[in-house]
Amino acid sequence: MKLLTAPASPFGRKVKVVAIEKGVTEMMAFVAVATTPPTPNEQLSRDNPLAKIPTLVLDDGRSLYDSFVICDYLDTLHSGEKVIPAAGARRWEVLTVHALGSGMSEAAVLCRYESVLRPEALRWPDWLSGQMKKVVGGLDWLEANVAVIGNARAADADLGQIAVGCALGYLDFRFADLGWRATRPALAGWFMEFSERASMQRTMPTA
Ligand SMILES: N[C@@H](CCC(=O)N[C@@H](CS)C(=O)NCC(=O)O)C(=O)O
Repeated sequence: MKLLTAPASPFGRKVKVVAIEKGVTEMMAFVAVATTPPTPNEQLSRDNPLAKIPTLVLDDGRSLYDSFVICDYLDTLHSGEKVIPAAGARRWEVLTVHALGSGMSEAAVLCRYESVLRPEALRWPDWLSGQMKKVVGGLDWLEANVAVIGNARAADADLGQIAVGCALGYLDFRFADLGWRATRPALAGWFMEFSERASMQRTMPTA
């Protein structure tokens, strides 16, 4: 199977981290694809009508998207601890922390598009600050609830932790000026530990 992705994508990184954590990378080929809303990649559009990465193309030609669906699928390919707990209170915590981490990445990616791709004359500062408010709100919630994310050094990372790790990594990569650590020492400590995982080290974002 082929994962269509890009080295800067926090959603593609999430899938790669899951694949590494769960030891399924050998079943996968990683194909770099460039796509943006104004310049959708033609081949990618054939595999995913939304023209978004990551997209996983299975050996029989069927495609899976979005990143959550791909991670859920990868979870069926190994017999270890699942990144998405099957049941119990922790399942809902993990899914909600995942939604928060991925939502922060989504808002940050939209901010990046707005400030880099959109022609200057068409930019809308209120829209940009509305998206950034979601990122900052997420950071504040995580700082106040760092215990909910769970042990960064646990043997098995879950999908909530991975989504938060990839969101924070994307902020460092594209929004270093935000300086999010200054007022969020607990979250900074959690991320420092989580970043030590081999899966995170091997998937650092690049342009
Ligand atoms: N909800 C999607 C979001 C994926 C996404 O927004 N990917 C970006 C790259 S980081 C993309 O493909 N952008 C192109 C576009 O929006 O047309 C997921 O979780 O996979």
